[in-house]
Amino acid sequence: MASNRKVSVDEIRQHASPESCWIVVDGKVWDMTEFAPDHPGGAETILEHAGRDATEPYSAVHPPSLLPKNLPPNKFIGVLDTTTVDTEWTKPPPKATPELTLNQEKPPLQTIINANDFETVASKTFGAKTWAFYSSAATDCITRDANRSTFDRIWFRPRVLVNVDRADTRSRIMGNDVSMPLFVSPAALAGMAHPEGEKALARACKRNGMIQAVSTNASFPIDEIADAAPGHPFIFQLYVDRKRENSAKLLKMVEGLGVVKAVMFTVDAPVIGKREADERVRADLSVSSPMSKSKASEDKKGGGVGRTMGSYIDPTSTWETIAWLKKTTKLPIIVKGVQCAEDAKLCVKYGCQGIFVSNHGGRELDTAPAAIMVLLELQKNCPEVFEKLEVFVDGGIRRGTDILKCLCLGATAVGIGRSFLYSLNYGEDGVEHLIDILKDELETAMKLVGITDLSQVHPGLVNTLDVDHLIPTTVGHPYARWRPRARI
Ligand code: PPY
Repeated sequence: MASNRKVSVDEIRQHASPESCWIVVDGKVWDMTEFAPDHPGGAETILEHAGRDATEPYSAVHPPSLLPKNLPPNKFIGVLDTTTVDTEWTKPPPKATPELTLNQEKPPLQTIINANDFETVASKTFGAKTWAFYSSAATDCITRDANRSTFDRIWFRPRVLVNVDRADTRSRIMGNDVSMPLFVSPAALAGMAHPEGEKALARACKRNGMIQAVSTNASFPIDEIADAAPGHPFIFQLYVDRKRENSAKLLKMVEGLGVVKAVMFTVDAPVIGKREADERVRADLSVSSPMSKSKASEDKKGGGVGRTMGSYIDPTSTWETIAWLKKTTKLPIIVKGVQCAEDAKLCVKYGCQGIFVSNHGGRELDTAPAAIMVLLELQKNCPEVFEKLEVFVDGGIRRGTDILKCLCLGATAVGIGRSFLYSLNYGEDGVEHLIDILKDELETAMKLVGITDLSQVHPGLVNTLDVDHLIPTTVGHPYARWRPRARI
């Protein structure tokens, strides 16, 4: 670290802008100007305290050792000269000027016109931990971002002069009628976004003929969630517990509810990915999930909710676990987290009823392929699986056009996770608003490619040439001279 230069409060106060932002934490003065724009919790959170003592708000969310770890040594300016502290310095920050403030006020719901708007509002108004947990993804977030951007490389081939006065989005998911081929992807801890969490999602889904997949890590037990939408169908997402008997008990309860129509067995998270934004924000120790019986905690790696709460997940699961699942429940099984053609074929071999192409929103293995690329890989290498079982996909879907592209490439239906959590920022009304937006976007996209119901989707409506050369083939090994490494 640089010097032990004593820095007066007057000097610190001169660095109270985005152009030069110093803060004091535990008596040490830091230059945050360059770091602030990259702060996972948003620049505003830091700028609010520019030119001031930020020890208290900082310590509420970060361990004390984090600043020296995150900043280069030359950002350490010196130590606070306590002899210069005056009464003004000890007062809480005045109401910050508008350009420095977090916009804590949510804009009216009617001004939100797409899924991205919900995300922007969530980034500004969710608590730091909630935002970090939901938005974070593994390491450099390459897969999270590719999930989205790869949709931009697939183009439509619209047909014109078709009577498109109406477009019908109705569909079926695992034998259940739905208003459109979109479901709420399982996501942990919706209670962090809204006190009614998954229950609010359930009510909005029931009212709109949509299916919700409930996570093992939900904020409420599934019987309470099901009670919020009596008689309505659900899907249950399962993480198999290291203690198998816990999962067996849970499955029995789930099956007994009579409204759960399938089990989504998640296989892409035998260990939890390294989600750095989540690790960096201090854990909220009040967070827990009743069905997995896990609680948030903190350790020397940080405050990662997924990592600390996910340690019950059994990393020893294999394809044989599917045989166990089939003995334990009569419910149809969807394998969630399939990421290549070989594994899709194994899902058929092991008698599953569904494949869920997913990389967990980029939260697990970073640089795993974008989900839509895996859908193309299945079409290229094992098109027969689309006839044998239902194929679902999630990852980066934000628009009606994204939904339609997946359907044209053979998906039965698609899932959206994060956007639904962001819409919960407005409670049930927000969720319904998002559903309306996506349905409207899907109808418009259908009409503009020249179809009026979803039986008419086909791959001829999309042009995938820009990515086709990137789709691997499972025939033959790409590296012919490969020799296996010796085992140690
Ligand atoms: C996720 O965050 O994507 C997970 O599914 C992991 C997880 C595990 C346990 C609690 C919360 C999240």
